Amino acid sequence: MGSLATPSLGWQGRGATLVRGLHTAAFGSSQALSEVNLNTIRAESFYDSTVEKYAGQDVEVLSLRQMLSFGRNAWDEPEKILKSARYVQRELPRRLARRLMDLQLLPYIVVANPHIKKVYNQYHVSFETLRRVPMVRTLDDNQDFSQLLRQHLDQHAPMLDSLATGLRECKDKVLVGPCLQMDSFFDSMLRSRISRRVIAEQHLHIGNKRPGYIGVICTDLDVHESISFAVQKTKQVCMETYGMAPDVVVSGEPKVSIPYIPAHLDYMLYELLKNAMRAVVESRSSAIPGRRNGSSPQQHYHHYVAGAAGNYWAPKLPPLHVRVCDGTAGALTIKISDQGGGIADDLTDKVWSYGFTTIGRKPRQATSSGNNPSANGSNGSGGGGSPDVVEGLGSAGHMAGLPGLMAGQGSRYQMAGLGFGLPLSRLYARYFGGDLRLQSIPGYGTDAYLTMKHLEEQDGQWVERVDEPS
Ligand code: ADP
Ligand code: K
Ligand code: MG
Repeated sequence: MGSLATPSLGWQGRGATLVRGLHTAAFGSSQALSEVNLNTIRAESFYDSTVEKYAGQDVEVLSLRQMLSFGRNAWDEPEKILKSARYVQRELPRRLARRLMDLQLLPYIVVANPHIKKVYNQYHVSFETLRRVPMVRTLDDNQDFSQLLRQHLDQHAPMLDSLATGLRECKDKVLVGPCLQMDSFFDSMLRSRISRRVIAEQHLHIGNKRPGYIGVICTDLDVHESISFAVQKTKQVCMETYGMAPDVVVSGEPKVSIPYIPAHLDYMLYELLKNAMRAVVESRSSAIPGRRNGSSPQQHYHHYVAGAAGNYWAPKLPPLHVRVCDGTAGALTIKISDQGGGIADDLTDKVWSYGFTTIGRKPRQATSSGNNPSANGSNGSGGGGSPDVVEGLGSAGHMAGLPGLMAGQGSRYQMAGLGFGLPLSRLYARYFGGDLRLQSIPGYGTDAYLTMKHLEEQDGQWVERVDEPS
């Protein structure tokens, strides 16, 4: 790694050979990278004024609207592709430098954690690599740059797991808990991660001519299709975990589409539906077949099943209600309502904390007494698993051909336990100007409101939809 940290290698020229050389130096062997570079944190980089210099530079934030307007017909305009490359080239080192500074400010005991060290060093490697890439001037340059970018995305895919695992380990250390503003730290690390991935992926796809897409943004994302995909997925996972799943009734405007990144919507829907289904099933967990808690089933919650395998009282799971409201003021709201008992008053703020979960609060009896013991094993693996579920949901048709977005996916489908679902979904929603709110009635159920900006195209420009006065 010393080679990268030494600016005297003379990478002043440009062109394919040079970039390839650089690429090899940095990423030629991921094994070598992890063994050689990531084992020891390079303390000298803490005093690296280059990091400071880059971190101090303004970043140029792009809205969904700007990305749509800029990316329009880019496949036909090489200048746009090159401009996009230079934007990414300019932005990534600045954003990485800011995160490096954040990591440097963590207490020593945290930075010294092997998982956090790995993240730090990986960020530093990427920072040093990307900032040295000669300015992209030709489409050939861009090809090399894109290849490098892809590798950089892949290298970073598992970083979230490391970050979450590392911080979870540190949280247990007596001195760290109180002085670490975990939530704001995670917010800025993860927001930055989302934005780096979005701008990198957008650039990697901006030159593809793909009907209905501008880069990775689907210009007409069918909201109902996304919902039914997420419902199907969640039901399957819920069945695997508990042996039962509530039905989902979808209503509201039937034909709604918005410009959005499908993987982002998939992730948010999946997380919200998992939460809702878990609440419904667990609030009635005493009724899980096979579980005996001595009490006789209440008529209100149960119905008698005379099945081949015997007769038993099964819970009537009240269905989830998903409503699509293409409201006014250019916003689309998806409301997910459950009758899962709601959230206790003293937890309404805590549920938004990264890593907060109620899954460990009671022994996972509901799970283990459910019909699928395998669900236990998958729980709690990989602290940051949730975010990569964004990618993990990638079996949807619209995800095809987005290898970058799907990078790092694991098949760790699980109902809950990482405590990232709510805060990370809200971060995704807010990233493009939307929001996520919860309204809970303790003892009854919860409504989740996911809002997204509804943009539309007018004369080649993307604008916020303005509703006709009625
Ligand atoms: P996880 O699902 O991994 O626990 P989340 O961030 O998704 O993490 O949710 C945090 C906690 O919020 C859950 O453990 C649960 O206690 C509570 N919660 C979230 N959604 C609901 C809901 N619809 N009904 C009841 N409790 C909920
Ligand atoms: K949480
Ligand atoms: Mg969850």
